[in-house]
Amino acid sequence: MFDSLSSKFSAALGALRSRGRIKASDIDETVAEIRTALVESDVALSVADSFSATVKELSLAALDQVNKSTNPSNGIFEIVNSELTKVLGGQTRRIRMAKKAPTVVMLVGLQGAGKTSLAGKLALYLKNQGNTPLLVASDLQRPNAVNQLQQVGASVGIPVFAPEPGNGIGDPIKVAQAGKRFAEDKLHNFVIVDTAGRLGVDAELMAEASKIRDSVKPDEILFVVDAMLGQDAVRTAQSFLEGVGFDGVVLTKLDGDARGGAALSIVSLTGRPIMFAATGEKAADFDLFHPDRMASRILGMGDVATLAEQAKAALDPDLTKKFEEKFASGDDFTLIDFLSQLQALKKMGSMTKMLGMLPGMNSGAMKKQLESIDDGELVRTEAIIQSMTPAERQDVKILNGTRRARIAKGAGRQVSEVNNLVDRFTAAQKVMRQMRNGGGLPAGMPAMPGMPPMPKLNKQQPPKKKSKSGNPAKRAAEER
Ligand SMILES: Nc1nc2c(ncn2[C@@H]2O[C@H](COP(=O)(O)OP(=O)(O)O)[C@@H](O)[C@H]2O)c(=O)[nH]1
Ligand SMILES: [Mg+2]
Repeated sequence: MFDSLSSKFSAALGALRSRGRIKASDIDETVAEIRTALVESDVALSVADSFSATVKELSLAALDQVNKSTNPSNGIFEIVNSELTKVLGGQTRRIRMAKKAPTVVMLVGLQGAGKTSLAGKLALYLKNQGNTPLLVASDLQRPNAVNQLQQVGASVGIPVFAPEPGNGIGDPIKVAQAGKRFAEDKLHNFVIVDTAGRLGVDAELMAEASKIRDSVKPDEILFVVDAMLGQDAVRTAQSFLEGVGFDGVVLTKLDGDARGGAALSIVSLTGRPIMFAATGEKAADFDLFHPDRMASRILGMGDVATLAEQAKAALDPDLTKKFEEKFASGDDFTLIDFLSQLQALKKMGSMTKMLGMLPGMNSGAMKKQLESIDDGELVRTEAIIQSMTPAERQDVKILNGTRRARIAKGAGRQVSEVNNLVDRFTAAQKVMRQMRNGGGLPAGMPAMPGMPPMPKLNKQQPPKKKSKSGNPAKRAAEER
C-alpha cells in the first residue's frame, strides 16, 4: 500500500538523517523532493503545493528548536508526519448511527469501483461489532448484479433484500424503499444499499442515485472509488459530490500499486473524510481508515496499532487466556501451542501484508526479505505438526531420525523441512523461557497480545545483518 509514495518520502527525508545540524537550505531541498514525490504519486498539484509550503514554513520556524535536540531530523519528521495526517483527514471518522434505527448507508460510485464487494465487507465489519445489517440490492442495471450481491451476502452470512426473481427488471428506487421497510419490520439496525454504477459519470446515473437518496434518506452516503484511478478518482469524486452528494469516501484496491495520489488529494479537494479502505477481494480485507496510522505507514514508521488489533481479533480470547495462564504457571511452550499460534496467524491473513505493518518493513531490503516469505509455508508447517503424535508434539526431544522420517512422509514433506521446523521451534521455545525469566521481548519482536515472537518462516535465512542499533525503531530508521 502506497509503496512508491513511501519509498519516495523515505528518500526525501533520508538525506536529512545524515545531517548533524539542519540548515535552511537542507529544508528547501527536502521540501522540493517531497513536492516531487507527491506530484509523481498523482497528488493534485494544488494539494502538493500547499502541503510542501506548510511543511517548509513550519520546519523553518522550528529549525532553531530542532537543532538543539540530539537528532534534529526527528523534529522535521514529526512535522511531516503531522501534516500528512492532516491531509489524510486528521481524525478517524466512524459511521454515525441514526437516532432511530435503522441506520441507512447508501453506496455510490462508478461501475467496478468495488461497491458490491464493499457492501459485504462493511456488513461483515458491522456484524462483527454486534449489529444486524441488511443488504439491499438496488443495482438493477446489470442482470447479474443482484445475484452477485446475494453471493456476497451468503459468503459473510448477511441477509440480502432483493426484488422477486422473474419480475422483469425492477425499479431500484422501489427496491430501496421496500428494503428499508423490511429492515424496520425485521429490526435490522443497519441497511446497506448497493446501487448501480456506470463506466463513466453520466446524468442518468446521478439522477437515479439522487432518487434513491431522496426515497430512503440515507444517514451516510459513501462514495466508493478505486484508488488506482489516481487523479481521475478525485475528478470522479467531485462529479459525485455535485451530482448526488456524499458524506464519506471509501478507497478500494489499495492493495494494487496505487500511487497514493487519490488518498492524499481527495480529502482536501472534496472536504469529505476517507472513512474506510479496502485492500483486497476478501471480506476481511477492509478496515476503518485511520489518517494517523496511514501517515505513519507512508513515512515507513509502520502501523503497529493495526497489527495489534488484528492479532487480538484473530486470537480466540479463550485460547489467549489459556496460553497466558500456561505461560505464567511455568509450563513449557510446546508444539501444540506453536500450532495454535500458527493457526491464529493464518487467520490474520497474509504474512506479507501483516509484516508490512511493522516499522521499517517497507524499506527496500526488508521488502525483499518479506517477499521471500511464502504464505504456503504456514500450511506446510501445519501439515508437519499434524503428522506428529501427541507425545511428539508435547516434547520434540524424542524426535529421533526414524520419527522425523515418518513425520516427513506423513506430511508429504522432506525430512530437512521437519528438521528445520524443529530447529525454529526449539529457538522459539528458548525465547519463551527467557521471556518468562524476566528477559522481556527481545529487541525487534512485536509485542502481540498473548503471542510469542514470530517464528522465522523462510527456509533460507538471510545472512544475519549486524545490528547497528539495539533499538528497533532506530534500526528501522537507519535502514531507510
Ligand atoms: N484487488 C482488489 N480488488 C477489489 C477490491 N474491491 C473490489 N475488488 C474487485 O473489483 C471488481 C469490481 O468490484 P465490484 O464490487 O463488483 O464493483 P461495483 O461495480 O462497484 O459493485 C471485483 O472483481 C472485485 O473483486 C479491492 O480492495 N482490492
Ligand atoms: Mg456492483
